[in-house]
This record gives sequence, C-alpha cells and structure tokens, in this order.
Amino acid sequence: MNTAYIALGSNIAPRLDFLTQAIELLQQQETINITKQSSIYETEPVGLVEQDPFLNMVISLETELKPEELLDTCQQIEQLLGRKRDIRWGPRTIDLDILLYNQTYIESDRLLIPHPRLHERAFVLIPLAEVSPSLYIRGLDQTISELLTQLPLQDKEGVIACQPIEGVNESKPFEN
Ligand code: A4P
Ligand code: MG
Repeated sequence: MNTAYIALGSNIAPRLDFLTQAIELLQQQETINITKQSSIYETEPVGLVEQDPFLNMVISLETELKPEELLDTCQQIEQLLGRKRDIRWGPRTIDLDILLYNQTYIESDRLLIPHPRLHERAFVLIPLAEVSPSLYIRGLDQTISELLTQLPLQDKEGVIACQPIEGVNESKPFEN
C-alpha cells in the first residue's frame, strides 16, 4: 500500500462544499482510503494576489493507485467539480495537488513530486504539519515541522484555521 498527501484548495463559492465533495469523491474510490484530514484554513491568495481568499486543507490517504493514476483521479474530480483551467494560479472551484507519494521522487511531464512549491507555502505546510508533523522530506532533508519554522511569520499570519458554521456553506475564521 502507498501513502500519499494531497492539498485541496478552493476560492470560488461555495468553497466548503467543493472541499467536502472532493473528499467524498476521493473516498468513494475503491482504491483510495483517506486516513487523516487537517482542519480547514482560510488563506490569503499567494502568487496571483488579486483574487478571493482560499479555503485550503491537506489529507493523507492510502492507495493502490500509481502516482499517474492518482493524478488522473484527482483531475477527473476537478473536472466533475467544474474546474476551468484558464488562468494559471487563478481562481478555481477545486485544486487537488499531490504533495507527496511515499518517499518517491518524480520528475515527469505531468508530475512533479514532492510538489515543487510545498516548502515555501504556509497554506500547504500548516495543514500538512497538522496531519504529519514529523514526516521527513527526502531531497529537502527536513521534516514538515522544521520546514514550517523557517517560513516568514507574515506568510503564516495569512493562514487562519476555520470552523464551519452549521447549516451554512461558508466558514467563520477564528484566531489560532
Ligand atoms: N502537476 C505537476 N505536478 C503535480 C502534482 N504534484 N500534483 C501538473 C498535481 N498536478 C501536478 O496544474 C497544472 C499541471 O500541473 C497539471 O496538468 C499536472 O499535470 P493545474 O492544477 O492544472 O494548474 P494550477 O493549479 O493553476 O497550477 P499549479 O502549478 O498546481 O498551481 P499551484 O502551485 O497549486 O498554485 N493561494 C492560496 N492561498 N491557496 C491556494 O490553494 N493555489 C494556487 C495555485 C495559487 N495561490 C494560492 C493557491
Ligand atoms: Mg493544481
């Protein structure tokens, strides 16, 4: 069995619904078993900053799928949930990025693993540290917790844990 970590992101309403549906669709796959899921975080947009805030989270899963097959599944789910690919780094209903797959290193046309921007993004490292703080990243030669301590405070302040409001399709940030 293989262990993979996936980052989920959405910044088009209803964001919480898109995250929830993506998780359900992953869990429905016979070849995938979700083992842990982080809290949901509201995060300031990174890269292309003139867009709405995101909800982000990370899950870990066990799977029989090979990395390319897992990517196919993620992309099918993105399509099902209305993902359009017009602007790189632009607004999206749902983005599913494979962060890690075992300790495998992959550099192909379709797949870069570990995800190349994992170590510089608070919206990835904070939820990933919640799921697996002591996970060691080969190549970067550090654990998730160690990578997180090196991020600027300003980046981490843009990532706020949320709690869902019952019956409402959005989330209410609270101080963490
Ligand atoms: N691809 C290569 N490696 C991977 C991987 N490990 N997992 C390829 C998934 N896909 C991978 O992705 C483009 C291509 O990357 C795919 O065809 C796949 O073969 P995409 O999802 O179509 O496009 P994208 O999401 O716009 O690009 P990318 O590079 O995934 O963007 P990022 O780096 O994910 O940035 N700010 C906040 N706060 N929260 C966010 O979630 N996300 C982005 C998108 C920017 N700013 C953000 C957030
Ligand atoms: Mg993506």
